[in-house]
Amino acid sequence: MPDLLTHLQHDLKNWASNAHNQGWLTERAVRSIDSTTTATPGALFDKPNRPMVVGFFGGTGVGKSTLMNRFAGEAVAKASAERPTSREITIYVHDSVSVAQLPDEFPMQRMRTKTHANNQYRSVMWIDMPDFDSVEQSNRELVAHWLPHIDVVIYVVSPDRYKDDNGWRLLLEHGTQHAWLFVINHWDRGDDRQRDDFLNMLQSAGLQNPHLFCTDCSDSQNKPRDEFETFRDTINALADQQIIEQLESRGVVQRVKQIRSVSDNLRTQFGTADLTESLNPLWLSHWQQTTGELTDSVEWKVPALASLYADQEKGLLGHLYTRIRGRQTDTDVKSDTRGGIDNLIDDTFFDRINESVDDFAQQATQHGVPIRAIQAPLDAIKPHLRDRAHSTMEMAIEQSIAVPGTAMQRRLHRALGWLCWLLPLAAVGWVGFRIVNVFRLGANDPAAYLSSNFAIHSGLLMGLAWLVPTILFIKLKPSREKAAARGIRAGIVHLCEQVDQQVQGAVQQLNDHRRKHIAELDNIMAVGVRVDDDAQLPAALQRMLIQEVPDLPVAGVRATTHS
Ligand SMILES: Nc1nc2c(ncn2[C@@H]2O[C@H](COP(=O)(O)OP(=O)(O)OP(=O)(O)O)[C@@H](O)[C@H]2O)c(=O)[nH]1
Ligand SMILES: [Mg+2]
Repeated sequence: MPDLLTHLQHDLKNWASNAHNQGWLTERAVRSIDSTTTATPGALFDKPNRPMVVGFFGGTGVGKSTLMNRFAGEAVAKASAERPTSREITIYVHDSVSVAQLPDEFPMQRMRTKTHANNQYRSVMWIDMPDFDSVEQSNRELVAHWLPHIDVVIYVVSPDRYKDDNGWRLLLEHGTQHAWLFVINHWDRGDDRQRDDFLNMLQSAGLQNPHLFCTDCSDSQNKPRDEFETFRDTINALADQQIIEQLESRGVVQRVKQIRSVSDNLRTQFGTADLTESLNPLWLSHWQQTTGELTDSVEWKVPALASLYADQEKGLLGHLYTRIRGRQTDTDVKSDTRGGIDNLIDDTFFDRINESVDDFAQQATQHGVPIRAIQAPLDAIKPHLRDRAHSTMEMAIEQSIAVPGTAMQRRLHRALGWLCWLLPLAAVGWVGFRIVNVFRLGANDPAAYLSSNFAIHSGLLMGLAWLVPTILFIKLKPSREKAAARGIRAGIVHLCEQVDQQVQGAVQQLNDHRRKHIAELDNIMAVGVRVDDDAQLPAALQRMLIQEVPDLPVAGVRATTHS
């Protein structure tokens, strides 16, 4: 069983550090796992049949060591008026019991073991601890190390110090982890009001009918109000093998519950809703705005770049002209357009995109996504946004130039192209027909004659048949510059779509990670621990258990004396 707790804690820690590396958990959240306890009393022993571990716990001078000595019937632990007296753990155990190797953090030099042969206490291992509220830090640490190894904590107070803040806080913190017995020692100085008051306090902490003993360990011979005998009988009655096993398994269940409550807390860091559902609409409205801004920001550069593309097509005369002027070659024009694209989608353009992506990451934190978790996948896409931007723009422009104008314009232009040679050909055909006809008629009729008028009109007809469609063909040609401008705008839209896709991909990846972490956590926490209902336990034991500690303000209890 203790192995189960160690593995559980170990798996949970590995899982948490992985989630931390991916930005889901803070360092502090990962450290919260360390606050869970895996130690159990059973871990102290080699054999399954072990004694019940009973520990005296309380402030300095309340009489813990004196009580233990009284049980032992000899001075096992050092008890005196010096404060604090005990600086070490004193174990009083039957010599038939073998205590296993103690955990490394246990300072052996601060542990004294006294064995005995008293069969009355064969099934009890007594532990006297230093005071928990000691001025000495090491005393407090020693108590903290040992506490998880104790089945039954005997919470000792004195009539003047039962409202101690520190002890009460510990009781509330560890309440469900142990079984509790309560002793008001120094009862030679106590009165029943204090007993009732203390009982009320215990009830408010979740103990309905606690075992509370008032003991008088003074040197006085006459102790009519001393309940030590009943106290001893109760402990001996509890030290039964079956109860010890019940206590052990309950202890494990409580520790699993504690680990589970920490893991539940860690789980809340991953949110409850599907991230794609909450983040995608957020991103889309955010990006729509940025797309508008980006398009507006480059609009003024579009005509200049479009005219560079228009320059690429100058026709024969244009080329001749530029050659003669020795100005531009085709390669010059190409490098001009390349530079033009770079100028259009420059550093400022991409900085604006990155800034918008970062803004979105910030907004996502309002949906419960840790900033580190979302920032990492978004940062990863940033370099790729720039990678293919240039070729995307070029392709969009080339595509637009390839189909300039509207479909109607293109059809008309193509028809004019046909007319450019069909009409002159028809004119030539008609003129040719007239010439051949006159020539044929000339064989019989010498008067058949084509005047110079015919020559002039034929020339004019053929000229016009060529000129008119040709001029219209040139004039109605769809503008390459306009097509380039349209392509540039389409390219910007493509770039924005690429960013959109990449960010949505990152959100999807984030959501997949989230689901994976949650599934792994559920898998780790699906440990099968049989939970015995505390109501099934013997009545005497039930009286010692706290099911759930109510949310009590510790500050309400003062570390002062009761008046
Ligand atoms: N009058 C009276 N004195 C007691 C009683 N119990 C213990 N004492 C005395 O109180 C003093 C402190 O007792 P300890 O047993 O050393 O107290 P402790 O709780 O072990 O103290 P630390 O080891 O410092 O944590 C000793 O001098 C005891 O003799 C009691 O019931 N009545
Ligand atoms: Mg002591």
